[in-house]
Amino acid sequence: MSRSLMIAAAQMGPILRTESRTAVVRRMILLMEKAAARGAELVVFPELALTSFFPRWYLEDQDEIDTFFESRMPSEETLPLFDAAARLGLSFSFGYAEKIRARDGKTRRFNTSVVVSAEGEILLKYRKIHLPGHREAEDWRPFQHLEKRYFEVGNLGFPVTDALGGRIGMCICNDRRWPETFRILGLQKAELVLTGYNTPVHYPPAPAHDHLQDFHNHLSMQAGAYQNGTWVVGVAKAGREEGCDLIGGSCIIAPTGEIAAQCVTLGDEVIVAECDLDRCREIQDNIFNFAEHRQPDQYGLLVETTP
Ligand code: CDV
Repeated sequence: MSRSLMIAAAQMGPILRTESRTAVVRRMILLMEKAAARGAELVVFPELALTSFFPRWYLEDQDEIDTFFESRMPSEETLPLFDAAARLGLSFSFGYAEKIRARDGKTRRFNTSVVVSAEGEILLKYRKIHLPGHREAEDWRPFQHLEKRYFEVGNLGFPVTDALGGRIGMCICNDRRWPETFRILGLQKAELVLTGYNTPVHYPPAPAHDHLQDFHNHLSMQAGAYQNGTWVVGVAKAGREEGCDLIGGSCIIAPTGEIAAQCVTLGDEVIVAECDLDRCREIQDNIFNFAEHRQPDQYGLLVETTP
């Protein structure tokens, strides 16, 4: 059986705060159809794909905040995505703001991504662990980044699942900058890591690095791919969204760290690459054969980080 998977990265352009879920889902279905026409078997959408990136606003009214969250998946508004995937015979992955009622009766909110099969089964769920930004309004910023206010740290670890002929894991946006994200997935022999992102060009705490945003994006994902011998699919919400410029550069990266396909716009755009999952062996069995060459017992890792 072939272990080649045709994967599409479905980059999305800006989503207005007033844009309805129905309108966004329509855009996503159009992208799915374009991907299917190019032979895609898996379509990957960005982080928080269903709405504008709302952590850029300081909101106090919980009812208003909850308008950005999904308490069911699929919901009436997102069901057409699942129907389109069934009609087109493809799997898909996307990010959304998830609100749940936990077993203890408490309401909890996460920045979540799922992989869904063509049959509508949720094959894998991940909740973002590295939440960037701050909790309270910081008026000196031109826009806020309040993920720490609106979401809890993910409580599912970095799970992988055997699906679509390979071993799949996920991370979300800021997670991709942390080597341990990819290494934890790599230690589980992930062959495909999906990640969506909303990355502003302007980083208010260190604006001198603004010109490096695209570089750091690719640097992190290409290093993660190579050092763990896995395919990586990184998908942006891009362009000027509600006055905030978001980087694009969505791409599909081979286990060698090479970019196999890359978006060239800042709008809705589909790229496709044939990903041979057996190519992970080129790296995982050789230069990064963990069982043969990794020496965790020699690292002296019991060094405390200073606060
Ligand atoms: N959505 C994000 O996680 N964005 C961060 C920005 C704030 C640095 C990122 O790592 O791209």
